Amino acid sequence: MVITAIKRRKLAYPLYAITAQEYSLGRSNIEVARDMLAGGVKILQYRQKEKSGREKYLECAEIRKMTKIAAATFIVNDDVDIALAVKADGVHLGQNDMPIEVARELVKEAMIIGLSTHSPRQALDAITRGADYIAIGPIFPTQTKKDVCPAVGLEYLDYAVKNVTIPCVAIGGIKLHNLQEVLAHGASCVAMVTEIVSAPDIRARIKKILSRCRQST
Ligand code: TZP
Ligand code: MG
Repeated sequence: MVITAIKRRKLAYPLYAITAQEYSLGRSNIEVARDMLAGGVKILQYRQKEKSGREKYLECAEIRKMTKIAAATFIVNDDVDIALAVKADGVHLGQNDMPIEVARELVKEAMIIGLSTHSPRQALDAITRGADYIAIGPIFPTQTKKDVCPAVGLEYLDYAVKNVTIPCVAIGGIKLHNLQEVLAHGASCVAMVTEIVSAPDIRARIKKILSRCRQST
């Protein structure tokens, strides 16, 4: 399957920001999303593990409105039904989530499907099975994700930069202090959770991250 130009455009940004209320210094996902967008984020993923389906739906519906106004791409983690209900731009799945072919049947062609991958074998499998982008990681150790596999290091990123032709997003333990290293290895998009949501001033943090990304191109 070929990724459309529209999907590529929706993923053509250097920063992919992800919510996580438990690390947001008491701020709600809505407040954090507002700050992310005000700081210039153009790809926003709603990721929230411990909330009811209703709470997640209501937050996603609100963030969908905000991302539309900001012309930002909105991706929902895990929940295909919520992604469909709020007309998100995409859904992000892990290796243990619903099979990508089943998700594709549900969301049809226009919606972006992203898949977490941890090895070259998983990358090739994701592409064959119709993923629109893949996450590459965790690059560095991270405590943010509970059931996370060991860090894969920069080697897998090197492989992806060289061999993968669909958009790739580097993720896991990426912070301002190691961002330069990830960019130097060729990452065109980096995803961050705690480096953004745990920042006292989210807008300022995003501006700093984006300016580092721009310096490296
Ligand atoms: N997938 C792989 S690592 C990770 C996810 C969702 C968590 C990344 O969080 P952080 O805080 O940017 O290390
Ligand atoms: Mg998942």
